[in-house]
Formats: sequence, C-alpha cells, structure tokens
Amino acid sequence: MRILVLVALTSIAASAFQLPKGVPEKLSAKYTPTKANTFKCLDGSATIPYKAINDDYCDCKDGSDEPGTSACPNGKFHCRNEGHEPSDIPSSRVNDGICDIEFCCDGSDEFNSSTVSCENVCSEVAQLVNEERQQAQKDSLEGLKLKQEYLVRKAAEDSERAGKIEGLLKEVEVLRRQVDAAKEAADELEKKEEEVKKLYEPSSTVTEAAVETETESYTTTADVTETTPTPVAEPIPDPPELIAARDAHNNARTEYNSLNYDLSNKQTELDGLQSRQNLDLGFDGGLGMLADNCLEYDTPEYIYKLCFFKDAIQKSKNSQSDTSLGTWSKWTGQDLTQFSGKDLKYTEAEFTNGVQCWNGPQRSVKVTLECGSKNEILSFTEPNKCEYAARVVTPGLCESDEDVANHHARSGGGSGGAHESGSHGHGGHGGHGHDEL
Ligand code: MAN
Repeated sequence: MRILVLVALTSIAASAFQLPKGVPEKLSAKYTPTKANTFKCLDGSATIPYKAINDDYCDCKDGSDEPGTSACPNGKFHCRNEGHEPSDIPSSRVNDGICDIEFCCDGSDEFNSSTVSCENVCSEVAQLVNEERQQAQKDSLEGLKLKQEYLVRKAAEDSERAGKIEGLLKEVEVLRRQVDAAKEAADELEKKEEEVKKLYEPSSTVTEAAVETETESYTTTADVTETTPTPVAEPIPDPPELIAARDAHNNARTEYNSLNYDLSNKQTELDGLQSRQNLDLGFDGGLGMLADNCLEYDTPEYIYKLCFFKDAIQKSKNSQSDTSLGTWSKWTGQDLTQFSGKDLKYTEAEFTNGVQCWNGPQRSVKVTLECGSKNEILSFTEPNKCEYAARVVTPGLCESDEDVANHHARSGGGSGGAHESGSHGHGGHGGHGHDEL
C-alpha cells in the first residue's frame, strides 16, 4: 500500500514538473531538478541553480542552460512541432520577431515575442512539405543520375586538363628560358649598335666647321642670284657596319618580342586552366556542372545572367546596356552540421562588387542553391535596391545516401534520421531543418 502511495505521489510530482522551454522530451531526465534544485550543464562545465535555466543569462559553455532564450550564442531551441517534425533551431532565433515557420511551425520560437504572435501551422506545413518532398524526391533521383554521369565526364575532363597543364608548365618553362636568352641577346646587340653608332658619330668640332663653310658659300652665292634654291644637304647613308648592327639588334628584339608574346599567351592559358582546375566545386565536384555555362532568367524588363565562378549580369531589354551585378565571390552557406546534420556551405553563394547603384550600394547577388533535375534559375529578384537574390537548382547538389554519409559525417549520426530513400535534395525545403539532432 505504502509503495502504491509513493508511486502515485512520484507520478504527481513528475507530472507537475514542466520541462523548460526549448528542451526536447528526450532530454527531460537531464533537465529534471536535482534534490538541491540545481541543473548541471550538459557539457558538465558548471552546476547552476535550477531557476537560472532560461533566465536570459548564459551560464553554460555549451549554451544548454538557455535553450529558450537567445542569451547563449551556441544555444539550441527545440521546437516540438506536433503533427509535423520536431526540429532544433539556434536559440538566437528565439523571440527575434520572426516566425521560423519552416523550422518551428508550432510557433513556439516566438513564445515571448513583443512584436509577433506565431500561429501553429504544423498540419499545413506537414502537407506542403509532403508534396514538396515527393516532387523533390523525383527531382533528386533524376538529378543524382545526371550528377553521377557528369562526374564520370568530369574525371575525364579533369585528367585531360591536368595533362594540358602539365604540358603547358613545361612549355612555359622552356619559353621563359628562351625569352630570357632572347632578351639578353637583344640587349647585348642593342649595346653593340650603340657602340658602332658612336664610332660613326661626327665629332662636334667637325660639325661646326662644316656648318660655317656651308653658311659662307651660301651667302656668297646668294649675292649672285636671288632665285638660287636653298641647297638641301643630302642625307649621308649610314655605314654598312652600323646598318648591320642595327638590323641585328632589331631582329633580335623582334624575336624577343615574339617569344614574349607567346609566353604571355601560354601563361594566360595556363592560368585559366589552373584556376578552372582549382575551383571549389563542392564536396564531390558536382558543382562543376555550373562552371562552364551561364544560366539565364527572363523577366519582363531584364534578362539576368549568372555565370558561376565568373560574374552576374543584368541585360536590359529596352537598351543595349549590360549592368554588372557583381563578380563571383565565394560560397557562403553555413555549416549547420551541429543543428541540422548538414554542412550547407554550397547552398549559398555571392557575387559582389557590381556596378555602383545610384544613391545605393554596389550591386551584388545572393544565390541560394538546391538539388534539382537540371541547372536552372527558379527566381531572380531584387529584394532591396541593387541587392539581388537568385534561387538556383542544380543536379550538382543532389546526394545519394552514401554522399550524405560522406559529406555530412561530422555530426556523429545526425544526418540519417529524416531520410528514408536513396537520394536527397541537398539544401532547399526537403534538405534541411527538419532533422533532429
Ligand atoms: C537599374 C537596374 C535596377 C536598379 C536601378 C537602380 O535600373 O539595375 O535593377 O534597381 O538601376 O537605380
């Protein structure tokens, strides 16, 4: 009987205990108050009074004492999202005035917001996500096939390019030596030409005497008749030795210039091939699918052109003018392995330093990328003046189970949960944010 009473009391106590905001059910044991009413940080870094959980002050190094506030930069907030899928978001997004519908469809991330009230839209999100997933799954399978085919081609292209680079490196080396030797020879012959020139240069006294004599005879003859034409000094031909020295120098200089021209062409070709070979093309090189062709997007006023690893252009339909929206900068996606089990580095990119906007910033484009069945710009917008945003799909980001394990393995098993079948859209709706840690 006593035992029964005890069990009943314990269960009353247990049900009275409320898990702090932002803590997943599975961690309830760790977040149960100790007898001394304390909480031990999940990383063991400190033991704090239980009431210090979610007091908007960061006590634990791992942020585990502030799952429901944005006090810890590394804190995690758990959204239960009943009817859909639970998800963790960085605590910094809690009560930040933005409903993180995609990750927190239950609206719990804004439980104490002074500016917004987020409704629970989990059933709608679940339905939408389901439809999207099915489509994404199809696209992903198709994309994956294309990526794999591309990777086979890429391997051949890479090795062909590597061969060319090797050949060019040698050619450039040989040419450089030839150029150096030709320059030395031309400089030497130039000196020789100067020396010969000096030998034949009339001395200054001789010149003055000659001028005087000429002037005298001119004055005398002028007295005789006024119509006598001014005598023109016949150009004295250069001595053959000087001509030969000059020709030799000119020939050597021409040879040097031509070799130098060849060298600079080869060097440019080599630089191009080397930078193409060294592009960061994603985890497995699949993003090379975007490297050699530009993508275009048509709007009523403009045609937008994205040339990955090169530049972005806005072509006006009403004039011939092209406006640079920026040159390729870098991949800018975040490594969210810790949160969603995914390294999203290759799902965002930036083109920067485009043409200066009148009364605004230099133009730039932020691109988001997802797995898709072809390389395509889905949308190109200008959310702020001269700041453009493009959404791109590419087979280059599609991943098989094996790819996922290889590319996102650092989470210690975080990537497996939400995926059931053999291919994945890296990035995009189906790709991140819904996996639990
Ligand atoms: C051009 C285009 C627009 C941009 C304006 C800014 O018309 O580049 O996209 O907003 O300049 O003046």
